[in-house]
Amino acid sequence: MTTINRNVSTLDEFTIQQLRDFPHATGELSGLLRDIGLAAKRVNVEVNKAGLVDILGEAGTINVQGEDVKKLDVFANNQFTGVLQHGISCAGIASEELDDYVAFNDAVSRNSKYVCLYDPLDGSGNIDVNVSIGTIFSVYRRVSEIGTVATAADFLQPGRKQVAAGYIIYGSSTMLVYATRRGVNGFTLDPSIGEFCLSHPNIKCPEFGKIYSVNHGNFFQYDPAVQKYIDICQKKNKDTGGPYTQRYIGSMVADVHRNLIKGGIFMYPGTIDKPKGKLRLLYECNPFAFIAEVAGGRATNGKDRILDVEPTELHQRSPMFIGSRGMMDELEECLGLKK
Ligand code: AHM
Ligand code: MG
Repeated sequence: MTTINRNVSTLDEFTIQQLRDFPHATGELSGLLRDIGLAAKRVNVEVNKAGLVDILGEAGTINVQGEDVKKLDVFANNQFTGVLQHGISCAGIASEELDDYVAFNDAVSRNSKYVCLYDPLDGSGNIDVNVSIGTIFSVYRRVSEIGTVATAADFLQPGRKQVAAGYIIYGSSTMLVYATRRGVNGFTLDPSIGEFCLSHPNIKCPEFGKIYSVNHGNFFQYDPAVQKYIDICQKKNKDTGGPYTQRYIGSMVADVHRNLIKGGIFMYPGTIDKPKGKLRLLYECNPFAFIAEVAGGRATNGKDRILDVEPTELHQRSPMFIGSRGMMDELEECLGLKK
């Protein structure tokens, strides 16, 4: 018989326990996190089978069971949208996969206080080669009146207004990490009981690390100040412990997760061709910036704190520099942000 370690909280137990300290809390946020956990488990099952597409049928074709094989990112988007629409906490969603936001127009949703934004499957180009991929999400309290349908203003809030943010990493094990203002906590999926269990309580990002993560292929496209910082990362320096180690998976969830735990800096700067870089402010930069700051790290777009940027469109892009506080100081000195 399997014995269950009762010292380990499940995601549900943990979020409900945290709400006990807030007697006026309605439980909607823990409901929303439970819904996200459910969608994550469903996506996890499909991600784990991804290598079988050749046996079961290519995406976009009919598999041997005669079912339509959906692309995994479309599948993930449908799962997250479906559980949130069905749940009782979410008035609407915006997704990297969809052109526009979706305001849920049923009585329960109109009375819900949160909206959720997500990148359902980030790094999906890595699926074919069995590299870790992830989901990134962001939760805001709506600014429109409860009882009405959600509006664009609910989704276009600056990142500092986030109530919670998190990510799921489908890796060697599957983890869900989320932050509220009270802290960042990580849960590992125990496949034997199908539950996310608290494995990384109160995550803090080390003040310094030895890892820098950037796409070196774009080096000559970066601003000279960014090139200067990359140079510094590669130089011997007895004060900082340099040269740093370069690690770049090309799957932001995995890269930032590692740096958050071990200490490090992740950069996706603008380039000559794409001055705003590649990453999306609302689905990728804001949630990670929120998580990093709660964990003691920092995030900037190279000029301003990411969380202070006022968004103007759902899919706007932003350069991104995020990581350990001490390393961000070094970077900001190169960028001329520090006097
Ligand atoms: P995606 O949202 O289309 O998956 O792209 C985002 C991903 C990030 O996970 C990753 O950091 C970045 O693209 C890698 O881009 P590049 O290959 O240009 O370095
Ligand atoms: Mg993405």
